[in-house]
Amino acid sequence: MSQTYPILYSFRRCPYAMRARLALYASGAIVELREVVLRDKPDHMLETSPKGTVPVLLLQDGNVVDESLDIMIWALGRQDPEEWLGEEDGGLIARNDNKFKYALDRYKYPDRYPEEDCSSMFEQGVEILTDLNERIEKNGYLVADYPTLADYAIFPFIRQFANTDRERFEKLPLPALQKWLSDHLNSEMFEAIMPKFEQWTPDSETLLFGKNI
Ligand SMILES: N[C@@H](CCC(=O)N[C@@H](CS)C(=O)NCC(=O)O)C(=O)O
Repeated sequence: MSQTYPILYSFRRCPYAMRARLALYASGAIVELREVVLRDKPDHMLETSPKGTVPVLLLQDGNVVDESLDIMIWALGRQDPEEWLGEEDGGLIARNDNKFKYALDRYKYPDRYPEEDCSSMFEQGVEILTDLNERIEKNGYLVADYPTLADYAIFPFIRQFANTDRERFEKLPLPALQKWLSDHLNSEMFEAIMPKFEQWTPDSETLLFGKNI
């Protein structure tokens, strides 16, 4: 059977899947969205990408893109109307995906790391947030005076950090970052990529996702 649209295996609340949906949406691509429950991954997703993480994008030619950043770049490489690729991220995304994610996981779920001392993970995260705050104060956004790949690739992780303890986050002396986050969360685009999706099963009807549907 020929595949009309790329298939995106996604999980609504996953920050990696969010960044992929953001870029797909901004690019104007249309994909078939399949919402995954992580403890009940579809066989077809695991056949497509045995590493078992979301997001996974299966293209019509059979190629598989199963890293969120690669999905962003694939989408924006086809069409990038808002010029997200207009500025280099200067290593901010790699730092987010490594050092910040490390601190975030341990701050949010210390019980998952019983052998480790997670007591300073909030502070380690805040050190990076402080740097981001300075960049936003200076540029308007993380690397430019308009939002680029770095902003969209990173804010879903800052959202998770903030949501771990909202009050504690709001008390931080980082007003530029707090406004940047709340602007993203209140944006039309964020709303458009966050509707409640039902779990996909092989019997589900096709659900198309994209700006132009
Ligand atoms: N490096 C991957 C990481 C993706 C990832 O870790 N996604 C999480 C969900 S947020 C996942 O699928 N975890 C597998 C699981 O929990 O079973 C990417 O950028 O796409």
